Amino acid sequence: MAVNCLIIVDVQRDFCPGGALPAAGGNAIVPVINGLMDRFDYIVASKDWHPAQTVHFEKWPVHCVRGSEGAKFHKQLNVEKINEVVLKGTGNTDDGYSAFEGTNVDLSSWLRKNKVTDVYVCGIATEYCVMATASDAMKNGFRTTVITDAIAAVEAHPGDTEKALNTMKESGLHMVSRKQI
Ligand code: VGL
Ligand code: ZN
Repeated sequence: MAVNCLIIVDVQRDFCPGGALPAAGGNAIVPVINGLMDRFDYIVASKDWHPAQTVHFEKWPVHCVRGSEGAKFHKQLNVEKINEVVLKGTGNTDDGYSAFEGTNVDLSSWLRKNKVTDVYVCGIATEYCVMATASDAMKNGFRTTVITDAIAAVEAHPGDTEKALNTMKESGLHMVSRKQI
């Protein structure tokens, strides 16, 4: 029997309009994600959770420093239904783009322990942490689907999002809109 898990990637204040590294569509996906939660057996949410000083901030504006306002979940995200929170990017020398690089929880083991077979990925940012998480989910043997209208991009360079969507499709990930679930 299929056991499914929704992985909500980095729906944090710094990645939404007004934050340090915003995705333009960050606010709009929150009600979509809230509306999907009841369909899943498990819900995991990742948090970008950086130390104040990290090599990661040589590439990016300072964002999601652990314990800061910007690192909190989006105000409207329904956090009560989250079964596990995965913290990533917690070191001084790693980017921690994928939720499978969590430092407090080994996500792959957690999913296996709960007999999860199917993983659905949503959240921010399409071309970084969403793509890295979906790719790792597939590599770890989970049937993996990206929910295309529940993701938002930072689009640091024009064209990045389209490229990422093509890369994900070509890699064998399932790409569906919420109505197709
Ligand atoms: C992310 C850039 C830097 C993400 C995190 O959540 O996609 N992007 N840190
Ligand atoms: Zn980061």
